[in-house]
Amino acid sequence: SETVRLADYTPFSHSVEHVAMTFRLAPEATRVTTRIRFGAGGTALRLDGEGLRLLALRIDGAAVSAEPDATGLSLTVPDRAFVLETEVEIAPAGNTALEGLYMSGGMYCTQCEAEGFRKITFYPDRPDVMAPFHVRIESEMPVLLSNGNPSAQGPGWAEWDDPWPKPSYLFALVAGDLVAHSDRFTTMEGRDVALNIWVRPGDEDRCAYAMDSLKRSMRWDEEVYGRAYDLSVFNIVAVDDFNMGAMENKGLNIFNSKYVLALPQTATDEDFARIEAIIAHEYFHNWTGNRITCRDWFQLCLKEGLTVFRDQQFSADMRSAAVKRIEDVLTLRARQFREDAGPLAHPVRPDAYEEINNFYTATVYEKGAEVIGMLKRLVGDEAYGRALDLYFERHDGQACTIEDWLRVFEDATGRDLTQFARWYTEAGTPRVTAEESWEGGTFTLTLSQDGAKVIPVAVGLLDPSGQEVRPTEVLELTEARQSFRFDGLAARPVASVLRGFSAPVLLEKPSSAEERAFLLAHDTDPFNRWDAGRSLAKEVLSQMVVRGDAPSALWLDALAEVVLDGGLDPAFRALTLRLPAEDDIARTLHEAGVTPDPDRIHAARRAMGDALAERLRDGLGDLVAPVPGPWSPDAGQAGARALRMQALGLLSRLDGGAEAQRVFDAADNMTEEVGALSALLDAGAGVAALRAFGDRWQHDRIVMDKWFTLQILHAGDAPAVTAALVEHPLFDWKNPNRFRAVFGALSANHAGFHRIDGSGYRLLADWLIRLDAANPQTAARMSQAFDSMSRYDADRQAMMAAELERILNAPGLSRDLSEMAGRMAG
Ligand code: B3K
Ligand code: ZN
Repeated sequence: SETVRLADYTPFSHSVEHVAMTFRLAPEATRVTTRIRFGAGGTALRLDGEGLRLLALRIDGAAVSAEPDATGLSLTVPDRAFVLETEVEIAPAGNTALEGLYMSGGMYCTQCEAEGFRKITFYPDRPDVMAPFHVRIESEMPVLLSNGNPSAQGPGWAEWDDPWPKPSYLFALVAGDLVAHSDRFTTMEGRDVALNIWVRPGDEDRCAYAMDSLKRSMRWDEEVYGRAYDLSVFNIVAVDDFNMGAMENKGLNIFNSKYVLALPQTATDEDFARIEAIIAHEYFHNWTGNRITCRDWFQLCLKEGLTVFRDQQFSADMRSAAVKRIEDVLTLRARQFREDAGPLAHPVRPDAYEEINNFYTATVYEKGAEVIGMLKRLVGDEAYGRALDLYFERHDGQACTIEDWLRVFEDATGRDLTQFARWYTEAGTPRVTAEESWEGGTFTLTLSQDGAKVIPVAVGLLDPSGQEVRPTEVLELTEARQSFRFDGLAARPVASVLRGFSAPVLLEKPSSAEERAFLLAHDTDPFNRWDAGRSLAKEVLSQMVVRGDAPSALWLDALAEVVLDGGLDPAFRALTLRLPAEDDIARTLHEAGVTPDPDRIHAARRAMGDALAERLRDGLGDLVAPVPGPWSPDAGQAGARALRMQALGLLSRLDGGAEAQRVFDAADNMTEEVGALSALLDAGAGVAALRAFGDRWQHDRIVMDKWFTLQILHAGDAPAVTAALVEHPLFDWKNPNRFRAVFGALSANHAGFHRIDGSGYRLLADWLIRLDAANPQTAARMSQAFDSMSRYDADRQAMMAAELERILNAPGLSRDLSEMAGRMAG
C-alpha cells in the first residue's frame, strides 16, 4: 500500500472556479453529471475517481474519450480556462462502506470526508481545492437537500446554491421521506435563518433538545468568538447508518441519529450531554473547518483540535466547568494516553499515512484540543482572543496549515512558538517529575521533563490548614530541569501541581497517601481535588492487585468524607466515587514495569467496590433517594442522578439488588432505567429486568443498542455472551451502531476481552474480518482494541499477535484494516 507523506505536498495544478452538478437518483443506477469550470493550469489534469462508470466526457462541449484507471482519470486539457463535463453512474444501494453516496433506511445520503467525493464523481478530491457549488437533484423523494441556500424547486426536483467556496469533502446530498422539526434564528448581523432537523416520520417529537442545543451554539459562537452563521438555512439530517458521530457539511450537517434523537424516556443524561456537544461541534466547524479549512489531511488537527476545544468550552459554559474538565481528562487518559503509549502513537500532526480515515484519532482530536488549551494558558485569555480574531480575518476562505495557525499567535503576541510547535510534531505523552524542598520560608518546586517541550504547569500552594496561600500561577517549563521558588511562607505548604490538568502529561510527584488525602479534602482547584482522590484510588487498587492488600482505611475515609458532604456538587461527588477503570489500571501497572493480570485486576476492583459499599453502608440510603423535581436534562439534575446511580451500584453489593429492582421498576427516565439495570446485572440479579427492558424497547434501535451493550459489559464471560448475541435477530452487523454496541462492549470488558482462553481475541478478529469486506472504515476503527497487546503476558501477546496475523492474511483485506493491523502487529 502507498504511503502518503506531508513532505510530498504540492499544490493542485488547476484552480476550480465553479462546480455544477445534477443527480438523477436511483438506488441501482444514479446518474451524476458534473460541470467543472477550471482556470488555466497547463495541459495535464489528474482527477480522483473510484468505482465510477464513466458514461460521457466533454471539454468545452466537445466529446473526448478517456479510460479511467483504478483511482482516477488522467486527461490532456487545453492550456487555458475550460469547462469539463462528466457523466457517471453509481449504485448507492450497494454501498455498504457508507462513504460516498449511499442509502440508509430508504433514504439517500452522503459522507464525503475525507475522500468519499471521489466515489460520486471525478474531481480533484483534496481540501485545498475550494469552489462554489450548484446542485440539482431529481428524485421522487419528497425532501431533496444539498449544501447552501435553496435556489429553486418543482415537483420531483430541487436546486441548491452554495455561495461559499468549499472543498469537496464538505459536499452533501440527502433525499428521503423526511419530516422537519423547524425553528428560526436571527444572527447578530440580522440574518434570519431557517433551522430544520430532518428525521423519519414519527421521530419529530425527539428533536427538541438538539434544536435547543443548536440555537445555544449559534448564540455562543457569536458572543464568545464573534462568529455568525452565513446562510439563510441550516439543515441537520439524522440517519441510522453512519460510520461516526456526525459530519459538518456546509449548511447540511448529517448526524448519526443517536446524537440527535432524545427523550427523557429514551436517552440518558450522558446522551443528552453528548448531543449538546456534538451539535455544537458540527455547528462550530462552520467557521473552524469550513470557512477556514485544511490545506491537506496532515493538518486535520487544525480544524478538529480547535473545534473540539471550542465544543469543550461551550459545554463548560453550559454546564459545570469543573465537572466538564474532569470528564474530558478521564476520556483523554483512557483513549489518548493509551493510544500514545502503543503502536498507534502518532503526532497531533502526523507526517505519513496509508489511509487517512485511520487518523481521526483521540490524538488528533483530544490531544489536538489540549494543545490549544496550553497555547491559551501560555499567552493568556486576552491574547488568545486577539489571535483568533486575526486567524479569522487573515485566513477566511483559505485552506491552511499548522504553521499558519502558529504564525497568527506569534504575530498577535510577539512570542516565538518554535519550541511550542513540538507539541504538533512529536508523538508520546511527556513525563514531568516534580520534586519539592523547603528551607527558611522558601518553598522550591523543581520540575523536570523527559523531552524538550514548553509545558505550562499550573501550581497553587495550600497551607497546612488547607487555606490557599498562593493562588494558581502558570509556571513555564521550557528546559530539561527548572526550579521555581516561592518565598515568604510561614509554614511548609502543600503544593497542588498541574491544576486543571494544564498540560497533557504524566505527572510524577512523589507524595504520601496522607498528602493526597489532604488535597482531596482541601484543594481549591476542583480538578486537582478530584485527581488527588483518583491517584490515591489507583495506588490502592494497584497495591490490591500486586500485593493482595486490603483497601486502605485512609482512602476509604477520605473518599467517604467527600461523597457524604452534602455541600459539594453531586456531580463532583459522583465522579469521585467512580472507581478507576480496569484498562486504566492495566496501563498504569504496565508503565510501572508490572505485567497486568486482567483477572486479578477485575477481582481487586470488585473487592474495592465491596469495601467502599461497606464503608458507606450507613449513608447509601440517603444517597439513593429519588432526585427531586420534574425531570430536566440540566447539569444539576444530571449530577444528582449520577450520584444516585453510583450509590445504587454500591448498595446492590449489600442488598443483592433489591433496591435497584425497585428503582428499575419505577424509572421514568433512561438514566435511571439503565443505571438500575447495570446495578442489577453487576449483582447477578438482572435476568428479569433485562428481559423487561428488551420487551419494552425492541422497536427502538437506539435504545436496543444499550440492551446489547449492557449485557456484554457486565458479563462474567463476555465472549460467550457476545457469541450468543450475534445470533439474535436484532443483531444487524452492517449497522455501525449495532456493531459498535456489541463489539465495542466486548473490548471494553477488560477481563472478558483478555480471557486467557483467547476467545475474546478470536471472536473480535472473526467479526473484524467479516465487517471489513462490507465496511472497512468501521472495521479498522474497531481493531484498535488490539493496540494494548504489548502490555500483557507472553501467552496473551502471542494470541493477540496470531489474531492480527490472521487479519493481515485475510483475502481482499482493505487498506484501512491492513494499515491498522500492520501497525499493531509491529
Ligand atoms: N469531520 C467529521 C469526521 C469525519 C471522519 C471521516 N472518517 C466529524 C467531525 O469531526 O466533526
Ligand atoms: Zn470535527
